[in-house]
Amino acid sequence: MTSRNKKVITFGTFDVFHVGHLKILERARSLGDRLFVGVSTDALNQSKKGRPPVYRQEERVEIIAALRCVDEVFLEESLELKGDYIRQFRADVLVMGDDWRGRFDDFSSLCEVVYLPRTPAISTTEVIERIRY
Ligand code: C2G
Repeated sequence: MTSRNKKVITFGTFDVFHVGHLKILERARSLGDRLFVGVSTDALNQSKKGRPPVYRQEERVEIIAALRCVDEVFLEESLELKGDYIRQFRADVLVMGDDWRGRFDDFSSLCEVVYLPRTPAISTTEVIERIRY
């Protein structure tokens, strides 16, 4: 495989898009040549976080798809389907923020698994709180 074909996949809700989201996507893209991004559906976000996202899935997909570092976006329907998505996109590398460290190690039989450090001091929850008060 030439380095020009290296495919990277990552997942997230990317609600109330902020610079921490941008930085992990840019760093993920820099590990390969194409970046595929699974955006959590509204239903998946509800089940993961116990609240609906601020932005609907269609809007979150539109924002991620517009980024220069992103090649393709799809909806992540369930955390259990991660292996299927990795196979479907023939991903060579799975990137996640280190808040998920260890959680996806089982996929190392399918591809390289890389956890990148989160950008400090910013999160969707923190932005929502900042606007609220
Ligand atoms: N992130 C980051 N720095 C921050 C905030 C988030 O690097 N300050 C990263 C997270 O580690 C994650 C990505 O940005 O890799 C998306 O974050 P979320 O939208 O919070 O994603 P999450 O709801 O954790 O969904 O299948 C896994 C999930 O879909 C991940």
